[in-house]
Amino acid sequence: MSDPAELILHHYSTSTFSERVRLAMGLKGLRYRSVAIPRAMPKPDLLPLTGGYRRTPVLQIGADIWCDTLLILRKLETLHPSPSLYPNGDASLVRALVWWADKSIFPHALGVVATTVGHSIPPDFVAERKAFGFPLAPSDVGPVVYRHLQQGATHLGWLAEMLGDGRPFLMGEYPSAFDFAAYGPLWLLKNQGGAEAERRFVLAGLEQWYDHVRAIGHGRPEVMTAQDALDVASKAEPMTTVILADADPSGLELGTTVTVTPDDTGRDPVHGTLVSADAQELVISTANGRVGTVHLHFPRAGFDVVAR
Ligand SMILES: N[C@@H](CCC(=O)N[C@@H](CS)C(=O)NCC(=O)O)C(=O)O
Repeated sequence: MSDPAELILHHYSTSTFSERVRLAMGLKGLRYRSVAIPRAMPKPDLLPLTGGYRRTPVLQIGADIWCDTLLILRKLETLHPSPSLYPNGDASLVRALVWWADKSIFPHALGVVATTVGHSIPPDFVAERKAFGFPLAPSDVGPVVYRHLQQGATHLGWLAEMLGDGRPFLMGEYPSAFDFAAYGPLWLLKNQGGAEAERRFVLAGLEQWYDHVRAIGHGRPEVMTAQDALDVASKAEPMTTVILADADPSGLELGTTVTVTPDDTGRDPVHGTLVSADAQELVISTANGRVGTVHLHFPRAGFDVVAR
């Protein structure tokens, strides 16, 4: 019998963004259910839960789903504040640095991995990811690999400089969400790009820090089937939302039917009724025959929300 309040993480082992959440689980020592999802479409047992949002990972609690790591980590922090993902009260600083890592480190690491091992990736997966927004074909990435090497080295150099005073983690004594965001691309590079990628994208000055982050581990995952996760959602009622504001910065009113779409990759629109919104997060309600009514939580940063 599953506990309706338990954390259910939908992810796959090679997902860079999932690794961030697994490390957050590790830092907080959390027990959670682990549902393995396909790494590419179709995702027939995930999309009924997410209203069509396809990206990885998502976090489920009962009939509520948190999309995007920005919000997943924020939710974990609210539920389990200690140890903090945002130490020393620096939550906004950490989030801004996470944003920088996602926009300015991850794409360069991905580009280097693609030029190194892209030729051995199955063509259907390459085509899938190209449509998603991640070019992996050497023919697409090769012409701009100089940019990934040049600019990637600059950003890695900034990380190494931050650690130059001997601090164990990027923000100082304690690990933070920023460490996990910066670690992910390098984890991708090491695990999927191999020695050649590491030779090209040099991690000088980052090795010790990398080992500190890796040692945090993944917490206590317990396998759950996708069907069991769907059953949890269908038996639960969505939470009464705790966002108090009813103010959308653009003037959208609660009760409006809206479309929510990521503004960068995997731009599949999700439709629902706006049930709660503030400047950081919005919640939409949607329903289907497999799960009943679910509430989908999206961060504001990185998503377009328009009335249908
Ligand atoms: N901004 C998103 C990015 C998520 C993302 O791009 N995840 C990749 C996997 S690491 C993805 O969704 N790939 C396509 C897929 O899994 O279908 C987040 O922070 O969660």
